[in-house]
Amino acid sequence: METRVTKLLGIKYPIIQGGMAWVAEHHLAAAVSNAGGLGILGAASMPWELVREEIRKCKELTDRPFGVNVMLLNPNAEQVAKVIVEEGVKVVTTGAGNPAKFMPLWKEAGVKVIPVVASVGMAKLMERAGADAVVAEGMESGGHIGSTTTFALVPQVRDAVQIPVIAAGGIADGRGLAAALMLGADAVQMGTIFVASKESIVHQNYKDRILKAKDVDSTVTGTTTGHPVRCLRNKMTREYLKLEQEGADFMELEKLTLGSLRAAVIDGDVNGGTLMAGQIAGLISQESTCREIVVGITEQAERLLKMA
Ligand code: TUI
Repeated sequence: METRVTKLLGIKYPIIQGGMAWVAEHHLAAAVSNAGGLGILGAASMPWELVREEIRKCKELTDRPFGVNVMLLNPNAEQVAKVIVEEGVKVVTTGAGNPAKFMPLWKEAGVKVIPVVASVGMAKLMERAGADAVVAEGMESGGHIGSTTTFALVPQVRDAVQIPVIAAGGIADGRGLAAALMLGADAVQMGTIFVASKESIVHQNYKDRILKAKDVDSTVTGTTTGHPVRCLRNKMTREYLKLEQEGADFMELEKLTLGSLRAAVIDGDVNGGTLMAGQIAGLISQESTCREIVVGITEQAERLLKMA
């Protein structure tokens, strides 16, 4: 399936993997790239030395293109931005902020820049700043989110910019990919399904929560702090939401989530940890390989689009 995004990135299938903190390490990124999609290393809050190591390890596992996601709340973002150029990475996605100040550095080095945006305004701003494409991410997504749904956001972003659009949020099968293409997207980004993939290093307890999740099992913490985060309901979210209702301040809430994503991913703490996942978790009931995911979803979408 050839689209503006497969051509831009030199990939076979119109699927890119989310740059998920703690989850998107070199085994996962290389598996997605080797399957013909675009794997992404999630630099999140990694020290820049570790980002360099992850890039080198990923290159050992794949000859295909892969990207790095820069989380803009990371105090090390500037050093990470430079490491990406030094290591010759070809694609960057960004999240949780405005990457305009790094754009000249990356563009000069020939890096393709794909900011993740949650609004039409931000998409237009990124196009003007020189972005090569945008990921339009709906509030169905896991992790840090905006407030518009994928179904409403994608066609509005498509009409507002000339650059290719990648849809994210609520997509985990060929129906979702076909629908996203109909809404005007040129590819999709998926996260939750890759968290639960065979190659994902995430603790089995966390994967099992995704595989057993129902449609209503996610919630959003942090709406009162300006950092809304979608994750699966557990003891931590119950306590967090109760504190928010009682008007707790930012520092008090932060105490609950400090180190909690690591606890979920590495230690499998499904009670106190933050189990970031999208609303589509309810659709995901088995662990598949990245190849089965990337090829299977594209083939299903192609069948559906031929029938239309
Ligand atoms: O970034 C994400 N998803 C994430 S980042 C993350 S790490 C984290 N953990 C705990 C708390 C906060 C972050 C987990 N999930 N998705 C892309 C995304 N970007 N969603 C929303 C945005 C966004 C928000 C505001 C993009 C731009 C923006 O603009 C702010 C500005 O500067 O105008």
